[in-house]
Amino acid sequence: MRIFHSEDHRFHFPQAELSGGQFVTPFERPSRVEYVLNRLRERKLTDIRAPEQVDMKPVRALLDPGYLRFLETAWDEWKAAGMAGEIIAANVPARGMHLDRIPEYIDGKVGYYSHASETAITQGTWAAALSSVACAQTAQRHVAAGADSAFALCRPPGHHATADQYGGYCFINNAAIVADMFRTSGAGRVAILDIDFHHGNGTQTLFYDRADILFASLHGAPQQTYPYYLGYADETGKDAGEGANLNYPMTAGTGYDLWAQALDDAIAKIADWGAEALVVSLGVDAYKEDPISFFKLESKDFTDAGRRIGRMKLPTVFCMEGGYAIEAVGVNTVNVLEGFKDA
Ligand code: OKP
Ligand code: ZN
Repeated sequence: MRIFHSEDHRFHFPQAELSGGQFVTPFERPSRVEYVLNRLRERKLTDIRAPEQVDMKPVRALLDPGYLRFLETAWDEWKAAGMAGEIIAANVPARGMHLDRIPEYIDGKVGYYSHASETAITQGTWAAALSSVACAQTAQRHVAAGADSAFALCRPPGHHATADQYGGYCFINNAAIVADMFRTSGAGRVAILDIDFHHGNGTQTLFYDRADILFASLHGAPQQTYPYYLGYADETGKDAGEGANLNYPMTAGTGYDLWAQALDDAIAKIADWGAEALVVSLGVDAYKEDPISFFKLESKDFTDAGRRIGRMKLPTVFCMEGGYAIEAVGVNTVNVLEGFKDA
């Protein structure tokens, strides 16, 4: 399996994340990628390449132009306003306030374009986010050209980002861009399977009313964990997209037995629906030792999950999402890929 990776993810290395009322070293940190690369090499998965240049056309086709401009210019505006620290949202348009008037001042724009305040924007965030998109896009082109699969080692991750909001460590939704590119490159129906521990609210929202892209997500129940305000089982899609959104929320302590049942159900429904290509939002934070999650998967379970996904025999792009038990992120991620190849 070919792997796409860019060193430019390192441009995004915020110093602080707001967690439990304190600023801590962000869970989503550059070293996560090193653990994945080391494990790939250990397992002789060495076809690791730099991505081609980012193609902004598919990005602009899917995302809000004002949001993209915001991401590109936010740091300069923040500095020009005399702010001393990293960009952290301190205000959001809450219930009863305007969602239709975008503030001019950067502090107001930051809240308008975000859905959570744990995620900092820094000087290099835009460059890193674009390099992450470039990995995803190059993987898509490789598979569209005939390869059976590819792994985009995306960082920063993407599945929480919508057309016009960042948060949950995500800025641009890599998996969504890949799915939409599969449509443009000829696939009639594309499925996105999100096995990250957190609900892929961004991906769901981007495709909620679309009949051509199905979204399925296995995740911690929104009553109990981030992103809290989306991810319930009764969110099934709307208008033409009705029936093309599948949520599998599961409660704290969920182990592989129940999780794999949800996976099998999602896989069967994706096959019945007639997907011609598959995008996997590959987070490995369902792992039992993950510091911010509450499922109980073991490392070997990731191999088995990969095998089940591989049995679908669909052209597949894996996009890296979360996983914060730093030392195990490499093993668990590569286990999925090896299980997939083994199927
Ligand atoms: C991103 B991805 C830590 C809470 C963290 C945000 C989680 C973002 C997860 N105190 N909340 O889906 O892995
Ligand atoms: Zn996650």
